[in-house]
Amino acid sequence: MSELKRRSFFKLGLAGLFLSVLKPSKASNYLEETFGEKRKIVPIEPIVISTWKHGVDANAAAWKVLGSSGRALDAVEAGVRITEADINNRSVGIGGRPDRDGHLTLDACIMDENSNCGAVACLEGIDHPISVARKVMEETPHVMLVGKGAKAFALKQGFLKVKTPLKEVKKEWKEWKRDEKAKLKHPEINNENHDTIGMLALDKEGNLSGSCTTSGWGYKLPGRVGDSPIIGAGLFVDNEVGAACATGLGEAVIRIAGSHTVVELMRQGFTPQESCEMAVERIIAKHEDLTGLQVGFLALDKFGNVGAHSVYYGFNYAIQTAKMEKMIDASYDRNW
Ligand code: SD4
Repeated sequence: MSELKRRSFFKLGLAGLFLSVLKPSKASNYLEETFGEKRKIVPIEPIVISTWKHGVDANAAAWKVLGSSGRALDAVEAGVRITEADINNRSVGIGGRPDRDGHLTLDACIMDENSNCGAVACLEGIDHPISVARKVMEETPHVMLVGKGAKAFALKQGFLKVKTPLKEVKKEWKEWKRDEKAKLKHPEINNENHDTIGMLALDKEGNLSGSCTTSGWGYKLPGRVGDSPIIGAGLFVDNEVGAACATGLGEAVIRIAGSHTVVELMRQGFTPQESCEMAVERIIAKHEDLTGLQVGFLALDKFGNVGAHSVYYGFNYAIQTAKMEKMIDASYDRNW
């Protein structure tokens, strides 16, 4: 049995012993945690976490909502809108890199405590795809709109048109295009274009929500959609258990329904950290060639416990609570 398999087997045994049941207690801002016979009441402390360094500013915006007793759903939308509007960010929102044909297409999704969810994919020329995703969730009977349909819907909802890609981004793309060899290569994904923002929040009422938004794989094939707008892949929230989001190579995340997998592992009793590690192990086990295959998962359980793990070192995330505001290196800092 390989090292990887041995670890997973051991952990599954533990989960069976300590299967946990999480349910809101009668007092609205307390949770009752049941581990077999033991019960404890834990106060709910609002918390927001999000992927990568841009998460610091995004969390600050989310905290304005959470810190004033607002709803997690509003927090995760407000938070990632900051990143979407950042014209210096090359992998989220209007500053993002285009596809091979020079079109910037954006993907996003959002999910609330009642398992309501909305998503847009391949949305072009509209800022704030996360807010369009929320409108899909709230104003239509559907979960996901793509391409021209998503754009028409956004315009009808009053979203403004924006001209993309930005001038300087277009210039870079043109240079890339000129390189005949690059054109023949698989589109590039590396640490520079691995900067999707996924955000998870727990509010004062003990409710969880999440959001995820990206311009996807830089110079991707036209029409390519990654994990980020796909509920269960780039993001998943189950208010009974926890929430998870992903960043990195979307194809690998989709293959294991990554965020859903992390949440289901938490349901089985694994900690957020163990759940992220096991999902990463599953990705590793399913790919013979891991060259350039970076994936990171972030997880938050119903009690505000956090976990994160990635295939390679280098994945980090931002955390904000009433008591702290911090960047965490997922590779090293486990005990903040
Ligand atoms: C994608 N997962 O489109 C996104 C890219 C990403 O950090 O996460 N970058 O595959």
